[in-house]
Amino acid sequence: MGPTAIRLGYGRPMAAPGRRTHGPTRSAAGAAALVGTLILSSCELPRFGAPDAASDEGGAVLGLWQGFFLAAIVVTLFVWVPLAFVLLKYRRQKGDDRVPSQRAYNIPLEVAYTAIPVLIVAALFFFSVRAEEKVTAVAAEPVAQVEVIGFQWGWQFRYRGEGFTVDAPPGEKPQLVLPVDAASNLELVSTDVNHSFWVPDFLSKRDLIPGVDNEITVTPSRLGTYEGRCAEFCGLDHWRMGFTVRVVSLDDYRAWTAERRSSAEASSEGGGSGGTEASDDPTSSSGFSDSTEEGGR
Ligand SMILES: [Cu+2]
Repeated sequence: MGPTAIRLGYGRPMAAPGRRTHGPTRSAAGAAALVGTLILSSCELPRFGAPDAASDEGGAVLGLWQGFFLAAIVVTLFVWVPLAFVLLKYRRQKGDDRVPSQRAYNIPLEVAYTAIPVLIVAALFFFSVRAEEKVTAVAAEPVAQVEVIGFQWGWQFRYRGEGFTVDAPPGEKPQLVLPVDAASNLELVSTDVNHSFWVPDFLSKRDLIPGVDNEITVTPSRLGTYEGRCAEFCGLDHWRMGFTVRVVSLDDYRAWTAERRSSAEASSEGGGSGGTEASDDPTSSSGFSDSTEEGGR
């Protein structure tokens, strides 16, 4: 038996003619060390192409993505490194006409390569459920409770308990203002067809379905202004359904709601000349003509 022969439980060790190599364990260890160095050198896990999450819920999704990606890298190395080793080392050599071992069946090996993938899938399932619970949990005492109304083709944000509504003239994007590091509940309501509330930086989205009470909690983790859009093709002017989310400090949020509230009160006292601020029918302020509606079906 050659010094580099590996024994996989077959009748005789695989022939090891030709050059000596370092063996699969060392190659795998080297590859693992390389990945480890890459990970540690950046001090935090790479995001593998995902955007940096701007919300706690998005952080859970990002963590799941990173875990899946790392698991995929480990599995890939575990498969490809030994495979490449065997392909190279045990390829047919010149002048070697021996028939390799023809023995089949190795119960311990077969049990192992059935059990290990099952364990991997179970672990991934566990972490998926944990992340899903985090993303779908609705806060009991949110700082902001906003009814997000999607319609063909725009958005309206009604701040519950504050007495004002935010929307925008046709062609402009309404802005949802949320406090940072605080839970905000968004009730997702559609007045016509299916839409989808999506802020890419929050790494999550949820559909607005007529007759379905969808509610999500968003806990923004970074100050800034983020783009949002409808992620469900909802008609001809679907592309118009943009909005922005401005994440501000809790103090700024309270100041903003106070200002909005007082200007809404002033406009309602002045005979409702405040325009779109608190209209009941979101489509009445959309200004889109009826003729475009037919094309949207
Ligand atoms: Cu839409």
